[in-house]
Amino acid sequence: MLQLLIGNKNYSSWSLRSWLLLRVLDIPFEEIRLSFNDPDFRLQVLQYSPAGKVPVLIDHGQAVWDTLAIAEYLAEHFPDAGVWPEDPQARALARCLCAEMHSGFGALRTAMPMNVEASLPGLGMTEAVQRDIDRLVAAWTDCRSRFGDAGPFLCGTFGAVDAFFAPVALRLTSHAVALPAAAQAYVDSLLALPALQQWCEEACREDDFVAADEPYRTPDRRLRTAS
Ligand SMILES: N[C@@H](CCC(=O)N[C@@H](CS)C(=O)NCC(=O)O)C(=O)O
Repeated sequence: MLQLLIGNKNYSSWSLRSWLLLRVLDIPFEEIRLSFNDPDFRLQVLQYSPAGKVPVLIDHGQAVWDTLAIAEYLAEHFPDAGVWPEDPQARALARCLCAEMHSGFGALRTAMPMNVEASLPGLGMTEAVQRDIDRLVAAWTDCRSRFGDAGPFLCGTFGAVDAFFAPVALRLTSHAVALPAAAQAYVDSLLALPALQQWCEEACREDDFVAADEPYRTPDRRLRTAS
């Protein structure tokens, strides 16, 4: 059976992408969850992947690391699972958006890190973050209007491109970012996925505060800026 090495569900947005893709596409796997707080975290990951980061997919001893490579590996090994859309134009756009998410949206990712259990309205909003959000809204609206007829996701049915944006949906929600109706509807479709709800429930149960991931909060969860 496939195995997937992941980090803390509360914080690990990259882990969520591969985990959600596997779960929603119904590809069986065993989850191996590590903690960023474990002093041996890096050593443990290095036993599987020379890159030392999660997620790592392990298929009979073969390690596949990095979310884009994992998506492509799954597409190759499970060609009927729906990792990419069947329509070539939709497929090209889905790949572009995954790549754009993978290498971009730096302001949003830095200022609004994923933190499932937190409620952080207003925290992190800057002009650069708003530009990233505007780009997200434009990309989602374009994709939904061109290819979204068959369902509530970017290219209709759920695929890798939606898994890549799922952590963004959680960031926008925990930071209470106001979105145009169409973008909010897409976020709501992601949040309604039972698999994403399961991830969030498990994230909330972790209770494993990682200081490096929460420079704005104290270990008792209070905002550092709060009086
Ligand atoms: N480009 C990588 C990013 C992976 C990544 O940065 N993972 C983080 C967790 S979300 C990690 O392992 N951080 C631990 C570290 O850097 O030591 C991917 O797409 O998988």
